[in-house]
This record gives sequence, structure tokens and C-alpha cells, in this order.
Amino acid sequence: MNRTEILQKVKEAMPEKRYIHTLGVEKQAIRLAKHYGENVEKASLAALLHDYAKYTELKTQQAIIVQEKMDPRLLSYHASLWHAPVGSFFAKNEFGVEDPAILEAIRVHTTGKIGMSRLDKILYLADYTEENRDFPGVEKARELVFQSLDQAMLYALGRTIIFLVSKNSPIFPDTFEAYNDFSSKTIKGDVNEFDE
Ligand code: DGI
Ligand code: FE
Ligand code: FE
Repeated sequence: MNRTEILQKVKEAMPEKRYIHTLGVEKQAIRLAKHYGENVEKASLAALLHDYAKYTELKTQQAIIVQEKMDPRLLSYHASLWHAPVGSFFAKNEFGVEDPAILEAIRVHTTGKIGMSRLDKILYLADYTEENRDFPGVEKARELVFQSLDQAMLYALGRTIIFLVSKNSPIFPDTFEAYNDFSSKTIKGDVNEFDE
């Protein structure tokens, strides 16, 4: 599939606003890839496909999670988490993407996980900071993201957890695990800070 074909298929799968978001994520992912020496083509493709499954019928998403033996805990959490692993499945099966690094970045783009790769972080943070996003804290995230991917991940995951708690939403364990992983990597987030 060439770029034009990919763009057309992605565009047809979502409302205009989501397509504009997708192009914004690609732009930011390419900027970040260049800044951090990551493969630009991989970042671009992961970005273009990351929300492809967002408007797939939930029944279909659920069936794919079951059939493909994906993490069964997903089914007892909010359905907005499902489009990430299901999107990874479509990237492989509808777009012919074979690269495991691209497929994994798409799979973990909503929750994060322990031990994220540079490409995983770039997609997660491009999704969080692309130019059309507007929420409290996005400006700070846009600055942090070019200073340190790990600091930016800690900030973005922390803000996401605070946001979910403010809505009394359940938080998927991988989100906490990712947060803890980045927290323990930075001195600032170390629990010892509170010992004295
Ligand atoms: O698909 P996008 O809107 O571009 O962004 P996304 O895939 O990062 O997030 C989709 C939604 O999932 C968003 O409303 C925040 C929510 N979310 C992220 N982590 C968790 C979560 N929802 C729950 N319930 N638990 C989580 O851990
Ligand atoms: Fe998403
Ligand atoms: Fe997105």
C-alpha cells in the first residue's frame, strides 16, 4: 500500500476531526523522530494507523480481542482502550504492516506499558501533544517532549491518571505500571524525596 492508499483508507474510517488529529499526530511524530534519531518512516506509519480502529463497532473490537487472545482484562475496562490493540491487529491484517516495533507502538498508544521503546514513547507523546490537542497542561507537555521523552511520559501519564481519577474512572493496570516505570527512572519522582 502506498501513502495515498493508506491516507484514503484511514480517512474513510473516521470523521473529519479524527482524521485531522491523525495528520497532527503524524506531523508531531515525525518531528520527534528527527529530534531523537528515531526512524521517520516508522514513526509516520505508526501515527497514521494509530486510531484506525477507533470507530470500529465495539462488538467487532470485542470479538477480535477474544479471537486473537489479547489481554482479557481489556474487556472489563472502558471500551475506549480497545482501539489500540485492535488497531494494531488491523495494521497487520488490513495494511500489511509486518514491523513488530510499529505494531507494538500502536498497541500500547493508549495505556503505555512497562519498558516502552523510543518509538512507543514517540507515538504516545505525539498523540498527547499534537497541534490540535487542547487541554490544561498541553503547553507544558509540548515543551517537555523535546527535552526528555521519559520526563514527558511521566508528566503525560501522571496527568492522564489525575484526569481519570477526577472522573472516577477505572485505570487500566498498564497505565499505572507505565507511570511507576517512568517515575522510578527519574530522581524527582523518587519516593525518598518524601522521607524526611
Ligand atoms: O484515541 P485518542 O483520543 O487520540 O487518545 P488515546 O488513545 O490516548 O485515549 C483514548 C481514551 O482512553 C482517552 O479518553 C483517555 C482514556 N484512557 C487512557 N488511559 C486509560 C484510559 N481510560 C481508562 N478507563 N483507563 C486508562 O488507563
Ligand atoms: Fe487512540
Ligand atoms: Fe489518537
